[in-house]
Amino acid sequence: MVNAFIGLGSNLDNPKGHVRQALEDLKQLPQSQLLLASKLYLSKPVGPQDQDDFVNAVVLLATELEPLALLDELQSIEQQHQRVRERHWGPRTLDLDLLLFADQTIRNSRLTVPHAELSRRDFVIGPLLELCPELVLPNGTPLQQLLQQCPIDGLICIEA
Ligand code: A4P
Ligand code: MG
Repeated sequence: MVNAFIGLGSNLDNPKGHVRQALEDLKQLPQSQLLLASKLYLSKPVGPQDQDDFVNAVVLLATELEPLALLDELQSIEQQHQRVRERHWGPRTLDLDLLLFADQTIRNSRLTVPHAELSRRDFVIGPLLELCPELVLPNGTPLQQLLQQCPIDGLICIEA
């Protein structure tokens, strides 16, 4: 079993409902156990601004799945939520990003881990800090240190 952090995001069609349902879906993942789930946060869209605010959260899983098998499972949950890929960084019913996988650095055609935007997104850093304040990234950077370059700005905790 290794630890993996997953980021959840939604800004379409009852976003809170999609995130809550996704938390239930993640509990059902094979060879995996959901260990921790953050609160739900409301965040301003990063990317195109002509879209609604996002609901974001992060979970910690213990899993025996390989990274690409886990990505397959996450994408299959996105599909169950009628995810349609239209615009890059555009509105979506559900986005599941593999943020961190153990202390691995992965770069292939389907997967970049740690997630490429992790250190620039307060809606990822905030919930990660809530779950694991002492977390250190694979490159040795303490998560806390990211706050210097990416302060938490306008992230609203909406639900426990
Ligand atoms: N992929 C590569 N690495 C990963 C990874 N670590 N986790 C590949 C998940 N997928 C990864 O993703 C495109 C491809 O990325 C996948 O097929 C996978 O093989 P996608 O979700 O289909 O496309 P996308 O979402 O349009 O692009 P991208 O780059 O994944 O966007 P993000 O980074 O997911 O950002 N603003 C707020 N406030 N909150 C948000 O949650 N989310 C986004 C989307 C933009 N703005 C946001 C939020
Ligand atoms: Mg994505």
